[in-house]
Amino acid sequence: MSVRAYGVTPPISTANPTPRENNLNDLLITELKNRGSFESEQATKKRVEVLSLFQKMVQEFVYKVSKNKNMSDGMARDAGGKIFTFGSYRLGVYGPGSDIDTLVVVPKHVSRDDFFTVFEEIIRERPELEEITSVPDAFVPIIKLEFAGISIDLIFARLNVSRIPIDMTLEDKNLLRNIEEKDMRSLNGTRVTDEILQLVPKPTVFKHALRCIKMWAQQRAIYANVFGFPGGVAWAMLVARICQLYPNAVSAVIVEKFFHIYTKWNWPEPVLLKPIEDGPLQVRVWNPRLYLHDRQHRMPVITPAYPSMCATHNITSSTQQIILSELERGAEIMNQVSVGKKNWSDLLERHDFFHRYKFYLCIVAASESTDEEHGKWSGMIESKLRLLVQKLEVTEGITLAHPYVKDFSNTYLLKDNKIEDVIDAYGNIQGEPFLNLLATPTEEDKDEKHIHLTKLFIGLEINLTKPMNLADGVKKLDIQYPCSEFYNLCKGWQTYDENIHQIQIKNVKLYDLPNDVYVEGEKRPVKITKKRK
Ligand code: 3AT
Ligand code: MN
Ligand code: MN
Repeated sequence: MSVRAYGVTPPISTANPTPRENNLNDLLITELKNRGSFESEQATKKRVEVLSLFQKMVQEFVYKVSKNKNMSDGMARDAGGKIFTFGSYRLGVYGPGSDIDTLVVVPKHVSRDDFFTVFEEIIRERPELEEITSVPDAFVPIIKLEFAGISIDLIFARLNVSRIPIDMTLEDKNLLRNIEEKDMRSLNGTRVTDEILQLVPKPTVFKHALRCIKMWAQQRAIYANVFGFPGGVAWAMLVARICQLYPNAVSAVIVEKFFHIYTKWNWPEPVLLKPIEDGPLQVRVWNPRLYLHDRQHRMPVITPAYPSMCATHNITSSTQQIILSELERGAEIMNQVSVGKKNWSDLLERHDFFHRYKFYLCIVAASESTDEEHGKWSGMIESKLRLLVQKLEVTEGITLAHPYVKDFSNTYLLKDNKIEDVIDAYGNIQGEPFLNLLATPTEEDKDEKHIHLTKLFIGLEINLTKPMNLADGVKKLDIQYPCSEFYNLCKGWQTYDENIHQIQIKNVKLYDLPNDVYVEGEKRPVKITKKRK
């Protein structure tokens, strides 16, 4: 039995698993395996090897920079340098397609500039390198790699110390003193994941339960921080809190309790893994008593590492409703699972987003420019979509605005067609015959005019039975105002150029949805024509 107390309250139960629960747990692991959640031992071994190679490369990098600064050989060696991981790899919930999120920590005499020059050069010399993209001016500056068949995200932090020994840890909050904002942001990912793992009684139980919750959230389309749902870190903390409350339970029980506890949770009461800490810096720590902003968080889930933040600040009234109803569904299915009437695959059934609403909005982002340029435009629109959701939520007649968590993209050759015609045709089934006639570009068409298109969807639940504006006597939904506000917001983007960037919002009825929103084997909804009696 675990003795240490975890979390902000005593556990609810310290019971050990029953044979029935152990059996249910075996079935859960089998289900996860069958769905490809785990990668092979061999592939994991490869990741470990690649990471140890990067550890060596980082030491070489720090040594090189140190020598350039006229340090003695001994001092240059002692300057050290260390890699840490975060994200799904660090949490132990990575699958075959996962990247390795890696943080490179260096002493103060090595600069971010050195990272993007000296270190990048060291990487470029490796024969295992397949692809490299540097984004030095991002919010979190990053080098993205394809290396020996593995995707790697490399971020960088420089600490205000002269040596980074190999046994260094990042838990001491004094390490955050006198460092740049960007370094602090980079350190945050590792500091949070490291703490989460220390705050759960049984890491393996936590990891398997989290794999299940992640898969469930992905299948139900409620895993996406940008669109107003919890992201990976938030789901991890939600599971970790349940592990604290049932320190001796197996993963299957953690999942069951997860649904039962969060359906009854007294939101906006925060989910905390430990008491919120004060610290030495002039930075904001989540505090709803002090900050109006923090008081507006609907389902706060708070990161444990100083400075504590809310990982779920993007949740809106609509996405909260959706999350809660998915939790209800989960709780009901788990009741059936525990009496043997349903099984894990029922819990993990795919969502029915493109079947459930009568009306959808399709937001089309289009650019007549490069792939990269379009990525910036459509990415900006994606990052603002939840603001449109919030505007729709408060529109009379709309009871729910449900954003879908994935975008759909196409590229066509424009030829003699007008860009407006292509945009008009994009996003509903009526436009498909026209779009099918357009050619998709190949290598040879590089210099021809391309149009890149990305579409996003919001499902609308409408209630027009409420007395609406009686003056005009017509019950009609008016979304002009939220849409034009959203257009203005997007067109206010700093690099917006009306000759390149286009945005359009259109109404699409259920039976008019385009074919590519349905996955293989998924049948389009069929209109049932009512017969008169
Ligand atoms: P995968 O198994 O890799 O799909 P993951 O949870 O590791 O799942 P990511 O690699 O996308 O997901 O992200 C890992 C962490 O990196 C999560 C978040 O703290 C940080 N992160 C991801 N995308 C961004 C971003 N655009 N800006 C800032 N931080 C990000
Ligand atoms: Mn990752
Ligand atoms: Mn990543």
